[in-house]
Amino acid sequence: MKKKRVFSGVQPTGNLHLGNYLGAIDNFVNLQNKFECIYCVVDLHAITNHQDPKQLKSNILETVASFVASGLSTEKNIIFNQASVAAHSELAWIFNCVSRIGWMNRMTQFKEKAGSNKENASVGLLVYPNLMAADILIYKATHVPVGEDQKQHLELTRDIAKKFNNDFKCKDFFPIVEPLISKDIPRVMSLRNGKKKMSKSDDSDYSRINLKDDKDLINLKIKKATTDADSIPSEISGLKDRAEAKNLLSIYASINKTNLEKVLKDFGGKNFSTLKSSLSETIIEKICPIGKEITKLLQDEKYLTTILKKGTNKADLIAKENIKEIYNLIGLTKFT
Ligand code: AQP
Repeated sequence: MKKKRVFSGVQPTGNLHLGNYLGAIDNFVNLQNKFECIYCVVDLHAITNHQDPKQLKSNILETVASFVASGLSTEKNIIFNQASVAAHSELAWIFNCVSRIGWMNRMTQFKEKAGSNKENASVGLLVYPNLMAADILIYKATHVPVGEDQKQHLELTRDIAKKFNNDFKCKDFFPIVEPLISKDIPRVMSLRNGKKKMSKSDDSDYSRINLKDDKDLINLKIKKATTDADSIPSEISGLKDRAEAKNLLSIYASINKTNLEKVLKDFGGKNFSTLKSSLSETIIEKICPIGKEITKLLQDEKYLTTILKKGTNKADLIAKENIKEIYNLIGLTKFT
């Protein structure tokens, strides 16, 4: 039986935060023992919004350092950056020609990210899902861990694979990728606004816990986190319309690998200052060692670039073989 292959990526758009960790990287670490995993720093996705070139370069290394510091093995997994493997861009162009404009227009993430100024958004932001489909299918990955926000893009990847297999009469050439959805993976919300997700690009640093934040800063950010005037309920129904309260309790549950019901049983009737001090303690215990390791790894740029080179070689080998077959199927020839 063919080994199941996982692909996932993280954009080097800034310092990784608790949302990236609990929502993605912690799960990547679990998956590395069950699947063949390819973890990519998706720098080409990052430039769909303008990035400062110097900052982008250092963010790429910092993302790799964050992967390794969080426990991703450089032996078990292929870790590399997207721009190093040209076949991602080549297949993305092909998918721009397979995918339909109507499909793109339905993508809700574009609408959210472009906001009211749609006409001024980059074309790259619009066709971002085609590049994401190329990232996955260039390796014929069979499984992708996704959060709620990426489900629609994965559905599109399945549609593109089906259309390609059908248009070029190559049944089963691209696998119909399966989402790996875990109900225990939270969507971590901003510490300032429980209706907005925790995000690297949020203007307020107080909206997120960065993996490199130190003990004092974590304490301060949690202390300042928005809550409400009521005490903590004992039942989930008591969290209706209390997004900020629910967020802090969900983070606590996730980081302690338990569930919201259990946390509400323990904290029901108590005030938020009690929850906040326990929450700070657990975050510090989990995140600070990772942050220290990131800082240490960042001092050894050579080591980080060696990881990327090694990963690139492995990824490029698979991608080159597949792009050759794809060109053949389409009738394209590289006269080299
Ligand atoms: N708040 C979050 N809660 C749970 N999961 C999250 N992820 C991101 N934010 C949260 C997951 O982390 C992985 C990598 O995300 P990404 O960096 O590629 O893109 P993003 O989702 O756009 O992350 P940010 O932090 O919000 O970046 P910016 O501000 O640049 O857009 C993904 O699996 C994502 O689901």
